[in-house]
Amino acid sequence: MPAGASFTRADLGDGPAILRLAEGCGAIVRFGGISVEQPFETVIDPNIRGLYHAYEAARRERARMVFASSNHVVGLHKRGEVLDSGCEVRADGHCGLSKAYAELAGRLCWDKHGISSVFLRIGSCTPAPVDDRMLSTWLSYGDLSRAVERSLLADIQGCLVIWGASRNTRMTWRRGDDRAAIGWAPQDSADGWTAELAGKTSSDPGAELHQGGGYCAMGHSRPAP
Ligand code: 15L
Repeated sequence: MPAGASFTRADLGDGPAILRLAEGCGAIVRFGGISVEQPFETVIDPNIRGLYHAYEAARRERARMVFASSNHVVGLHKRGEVLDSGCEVRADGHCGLSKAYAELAGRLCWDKHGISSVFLRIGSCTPAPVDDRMLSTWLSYGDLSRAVERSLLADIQGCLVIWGASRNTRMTWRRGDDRAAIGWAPQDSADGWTAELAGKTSSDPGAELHQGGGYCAMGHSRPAP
């Protein structure tokens, strides 16, 4: 742990423990929970019940929420579409749905209690991109940590949405978010991997058609149009 930091292990489903941990906090950075596609029963406790506990803590402490939302909130939009941050939610699975729930809960918390949130709709945050899709969706660790830092420090009010991708030339699917309000712009880029990864796709048409990639192809029972 860095100097001045401490670590406490807790169950996100344990409301009193989460409320206790948040005591005196001015902000909550919520990266806990299930971040990959899993069955509903696996997602519900950490991502729905746990989210409720986090927002309840934010409400009590009057703390800002910085939330690890996901590109999977809009994963079932086709890759040819260009989305604004206020676009229709089209989650591509249980994980994406839980993130959409979190964004709605944040909105309710602002409307009813004046608690601000920043929703970082994270793309593919890995050490390096590994396939063709990630030439669009990749978000470097550096760009993510700078986005979190700006979300904490910026003088903002309300609910803000940020598309979490680095400066990738291939990310043409999204525009218009609240990055200017937090003073963040990505600095890194997946472009250096283009020669190596362009054309490295899966054999699943449903995955390749949609922005959310592989999750869109999981558990569906409708042929890709
Ligand atoms: C996510 O939300 C996951 O956490 C990560 O494992 C990747 O699947 C990523 O999205 C992605 O869309 O590439």
